[in-house]
Amino acid sequence: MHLSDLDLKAVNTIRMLAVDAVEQAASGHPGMPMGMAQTAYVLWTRYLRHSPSHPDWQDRDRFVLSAGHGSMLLYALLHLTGYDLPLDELKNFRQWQSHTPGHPEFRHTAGVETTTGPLGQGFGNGVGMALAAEWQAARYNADGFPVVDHHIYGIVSDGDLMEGVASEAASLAGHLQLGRIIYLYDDNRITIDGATDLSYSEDWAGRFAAYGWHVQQVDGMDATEGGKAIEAAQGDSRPSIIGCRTTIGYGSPNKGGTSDSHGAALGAEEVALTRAELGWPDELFHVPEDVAAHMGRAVEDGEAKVQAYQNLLSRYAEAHPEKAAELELALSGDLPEGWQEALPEFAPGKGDATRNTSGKALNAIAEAVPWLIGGSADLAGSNKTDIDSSDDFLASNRQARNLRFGVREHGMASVLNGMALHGGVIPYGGTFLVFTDYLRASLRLAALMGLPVIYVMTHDSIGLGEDGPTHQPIEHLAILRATPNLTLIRPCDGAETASAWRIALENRNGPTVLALTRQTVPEWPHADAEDGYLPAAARGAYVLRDTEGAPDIVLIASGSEVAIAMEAADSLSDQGIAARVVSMPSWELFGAQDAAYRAEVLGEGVPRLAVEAAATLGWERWVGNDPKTGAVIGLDHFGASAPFEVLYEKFGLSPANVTAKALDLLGRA
Ligand SMILES: Cc1ncc(C[n+]2csc(CCOP(=O)(O)OP(=O)(O)O)c2C)c(N)n1
Ligand SMILES: [Mg+2]
Repeated sequence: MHLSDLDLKAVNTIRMLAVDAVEQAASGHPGMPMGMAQTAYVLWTRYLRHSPSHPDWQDRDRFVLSAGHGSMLLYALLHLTGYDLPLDELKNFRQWQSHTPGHPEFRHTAGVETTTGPLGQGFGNGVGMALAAEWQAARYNADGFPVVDHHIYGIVSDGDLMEGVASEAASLAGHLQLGRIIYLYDDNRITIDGATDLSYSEDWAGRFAAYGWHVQQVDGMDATEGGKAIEAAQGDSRPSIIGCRTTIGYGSPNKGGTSDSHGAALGAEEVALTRAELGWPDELFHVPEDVAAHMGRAVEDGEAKVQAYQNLLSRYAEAHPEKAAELELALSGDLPEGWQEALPEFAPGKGDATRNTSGKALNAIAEAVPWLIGGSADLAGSNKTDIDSSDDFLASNRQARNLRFGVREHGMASVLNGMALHGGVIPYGGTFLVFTDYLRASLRLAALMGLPVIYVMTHDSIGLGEDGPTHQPIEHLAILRATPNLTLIRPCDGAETASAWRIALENRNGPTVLALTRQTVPEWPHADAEDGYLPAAARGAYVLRDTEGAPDIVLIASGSEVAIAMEAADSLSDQGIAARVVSMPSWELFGAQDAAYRAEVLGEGVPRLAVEAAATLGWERWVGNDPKTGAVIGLDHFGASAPFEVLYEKFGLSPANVTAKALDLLGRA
């Protein structure tokens, strides 16, 4: 491959669009686009299989800009190859309601495959995309019908490679031999604080080789080398990383090669010098006509590719109608007709741990929804995340649905996001609730992007007992509840757990976290159960135990503490006090109900007492701020190591203490 003068002009167009946009916004990151423009240009014009007029084409190659600060590189490429991103949008870089936000945002700009910016996340997303593609290919491809045939390309930076989440995801990708991954590493040896020798000196190539990756190193300023390396990567069955030795801020005489070009406008004087250096006319946002025509060819080329693919798909639908129909349904985000009938029902009585009823619900749903796939971060036996009828997904078994994430919570969560972004699978992942902390950065992005990822988080309180305070979540429910667009459900029994799974599968616009017990909880009778589903639970809170007349007090609880509230209500009733019990599995779902329903459930003009084995922060939303009419029994301190019955007793999470507090509120102590 040889780069013509026109190619080089196109590369400089990309560079200068980045320089001008950042200059105009007086904020942004010119250095990375200037350094990576060559290799990115070659990838986008010679190798990336995409269709700018069909940004959602299912068999397109994915492109992940993990180094999201270099967003102008992506915006320039999207604009020049004919995506729906006019030049005016580039002139509006980083401004209110533009389609060119500071960092790339999924669902916001056509052609942006994932939201990046927090370093390392995009790296993990690409691994999840490759995993989903591999699973899909194994399930749907047939002889002569390669209907899933795409690669996952990405640009990753020094910062990406330093982040732990990328190391976790890389280790998993190497183990699973996810060969569809081809990452270009912008090896510019510069980060914000200066040269990488300040803090980063390992043999990164040796590290990736040790992970089981295919590693190449090229001169990133010589695109012919990059092209050859991409071809070699395409032919290798291992995930590939291509180290591209580049100069950050290339073209800027005084700031190129230094961290000064990383994250600030170059300044008028330096921009003028850069123009001169690159032989660029003195015109802002200059796009030479021949460059526009040349790169714009991607639209026609892409149309032809999509057309050919549609032909393949029609022939596939004739030859393999069942597979074709399933693939189409899975990609649509809809669920199979009647899938809800699979939900298990649980008989009232002694009950079970909600992690166990969750495992049963998951297994039942898995039979009805073949593209529900997931696993745990090495706690499958504890989280009950295995699909019993399936094997483990391995390099040698791509059909299986049980994913072994290993002890890599953060990596798992970034991979789950990638799977959801890829589409065609419904991903779930599990670990202990306390380790939400380890994966929160990815979970937050799932919420920000509106991704339907399901979290199976067990051991949800001090109720896990002897493992002690390191394993006992306290503040986690509050943090999850504070996260926008995240649905947290903490079910009190099997029926609520099965309902929670249905809610999770039907929630297509954000993550759902199930907080589940290790310990047994009773199974309550539910008047309104419909085939294992509780419509009332889906409203977030409902009256589980009502009083004959008006209640004297309303006890509110979630999860395992519902049983405590129920027992306290019995003992209050023995003392002539009418206590209603409200089960509140989800604040978000309840908060979304109308005021009339909320008032009907919580009662008005009656004291409210909430019970939850977690931080009390935020409960005033439901019990009010007046200590005379509202109180919370919770845990505003860490737990301890002891049998769980002892902990509940010692920490005041007992029917006796709830009864006493209720009497206190009623002035009857
Ligand atoms: C998790 C995370 N931490 C910190 C930052 C802030 N930040 C943005 S870019 C960057 C490092 C830049 O170095 P590199 O990744 O090599 O990019 P380059 O400067 O070469 O473009 C940092 C620390 C971030 N975006 N994400
Ligand atoms: Mg760098």
